[in-house]
Amino acid sequence: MSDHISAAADGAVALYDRTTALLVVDVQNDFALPEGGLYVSGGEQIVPLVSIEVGAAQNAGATVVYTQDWHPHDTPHFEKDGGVWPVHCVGDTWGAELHRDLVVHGPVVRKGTSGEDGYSGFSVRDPLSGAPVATQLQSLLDPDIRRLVVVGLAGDYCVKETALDGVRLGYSVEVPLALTRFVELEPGDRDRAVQEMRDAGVTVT
Ligand code: VGL
Ligand code: ZN
Repeated sequence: MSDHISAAADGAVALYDRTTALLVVDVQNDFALPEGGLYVSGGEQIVPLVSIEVGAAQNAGATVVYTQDWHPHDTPHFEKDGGVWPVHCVGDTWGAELHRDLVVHGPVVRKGTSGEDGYSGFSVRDPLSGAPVATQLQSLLDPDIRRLVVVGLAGDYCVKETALDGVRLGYSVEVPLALTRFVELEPGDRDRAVQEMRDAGVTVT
């Protein structure tokens, strides 16, 4: 290979170094498996690929952080309580567990634990006042980290909002489409989410 062309290691999709963090968003049973409460079509297909990515990130000395959607039994996030979603990722249930084939080497940030709404790994919203509250995600990222690679589920919700927050916080952000899948509640949501991320400055590859 010529000197000035770099390639991702070990079959990985993105490039990693010590100033990059890989954010693995919500690769949980309820999203990633057909029997899950909020199955994201094709979600299981990304699991082995994300695990390869984790290995490449680790080998390069990059930080890896995971998020987990983690809801109480009753929350205005759920349709039964006035929201839009079927019950999913209730804390301490099978559906909230990370997929068994996901390689986990790094801290896990849980969001929504007190019934907060919102999709970003960086912030949640108070369910009543709507006020944003930071999660501990940014505090887990060393100040040297400049670049985020955001992967996981789902591309039109938590991945997108995490990527957009990453840009707002000043990071260079990349979302490889091979490593996410979309809910597509409405047809066209995937394309709109990709466009929204690109318009905000996210590199969608
Ligand atoms: C998500 C819908 C509801 C996600 C979480 O992880 O993208 N989507 N809760
Ligand atoms: Zn949720």
